[in-house]
Amino acid sequence: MLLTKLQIEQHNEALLKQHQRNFEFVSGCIPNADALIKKLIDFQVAIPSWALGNGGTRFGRFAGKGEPSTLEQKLEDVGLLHQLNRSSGAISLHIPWDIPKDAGALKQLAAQLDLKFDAMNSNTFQDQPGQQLSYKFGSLQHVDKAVRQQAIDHNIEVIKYGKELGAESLTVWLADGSCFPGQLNFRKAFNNTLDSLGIIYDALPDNWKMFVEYKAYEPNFYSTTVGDWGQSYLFASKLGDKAYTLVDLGHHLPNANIEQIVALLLNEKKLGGFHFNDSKYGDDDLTVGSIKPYQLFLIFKELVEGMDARGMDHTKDLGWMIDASHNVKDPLEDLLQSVEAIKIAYAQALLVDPKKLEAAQQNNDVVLAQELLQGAYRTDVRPLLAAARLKAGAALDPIGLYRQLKVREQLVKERGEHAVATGL
Ligand code: LRH
Ligand code: MN
Ligand code: MN
Repeated sequence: MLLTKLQIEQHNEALLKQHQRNFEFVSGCIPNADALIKKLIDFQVAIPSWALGNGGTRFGRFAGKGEPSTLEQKLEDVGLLHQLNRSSGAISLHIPWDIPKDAGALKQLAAQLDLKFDAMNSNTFQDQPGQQLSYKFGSLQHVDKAVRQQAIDHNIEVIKYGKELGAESLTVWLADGSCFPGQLNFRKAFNNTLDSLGIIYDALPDNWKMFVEYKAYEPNFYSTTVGDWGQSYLFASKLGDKAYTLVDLGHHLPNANIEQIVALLLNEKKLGGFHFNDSKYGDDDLTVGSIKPYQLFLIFKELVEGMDARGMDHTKDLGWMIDASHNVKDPLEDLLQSVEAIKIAYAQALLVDPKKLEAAQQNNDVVLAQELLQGAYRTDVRPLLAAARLKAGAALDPIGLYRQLKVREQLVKERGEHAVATGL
């Protein structure tokens, strides 16, 4: 289901006066609102295909209604989100959940919806029906060379699909590790993984990046072979210039200082991209900004400062992806909230005056440094985001319009109550 231009215009018309009042108030308080709005319009966040259905836990999955059951329908859902906010112009696929049967037709559909294919994700953390060898004891780290080869071949196949679709990066997340002391030789597991990743790396086209995603624990509960940013950084450094670390916000031990990790990876030219989500306890995969919005702002403050210091392009030099999926919300509404939260944090980070902050740091003026950060964080930037949406042809209130048009009800009519998405 797609929206018409008229539906969006009528919705905006009705909200315009209120929006203008809100906008005048904020834009009067900040310098160069126009430049900031331009940056907001350009900033796009990729939607993971697996977040379009309700996610589950190991205790169960409560499917939503009218979920997209084909890859085409997944593209349509992201296309709809992009119409509503003009900020989600890309989709990230997971193989084998999203095997493209007709790449040409998919590319055409994506172009119609104004979508790009972001990072391709491989999956060696589940056994697939008919698969010859099991990943029960790992994939790229496995003690058996034949299992490693099967996992390598899968990753190379994922690159092939990505090439057909015009993607330019591969994200490798491994569940590899061990559940009990003594189960694994850490050095051998690391070296096997490095050798396997090296073969996959060699199959990457020149213009591609490899993102090595780390995660502290789960599904393994004693050791994980790519368990933290240090291990990911080691792999990425040894692999070469096309390999980078990917930071998933939910993949750290409690209280990790993620903004510091981000700053240092950026400094070392090894930060590749993000999986945005939020959590209170572990890899909860909750809506971005729903639990720790100040942390998200601090991360973006490091990103803006670090990227500007290195002359990087905010829109394309890092991979911006969401990785969230849970049981209780309409996934499309949830994704609209996540994109909004990311852009709020980005806008607030753009408000930090780098010169004033540097001077405060030089003078050890701790109070002023904190005031500068919190002044930016406490600014209500939502009217700036709305202004960017209005200018880009999106809806002033994306969730409001989604509900007003009863989009979910329409999707249920089109796809049926029990249409279930492939994925987590
Ligand atoms: C692992 C992870 C990884 C997977 C996705 C489905 O927890 O974050 O990125 O590919 O979930
Ligand atoms: Mn992830
Ligand atoms: Mn995760």
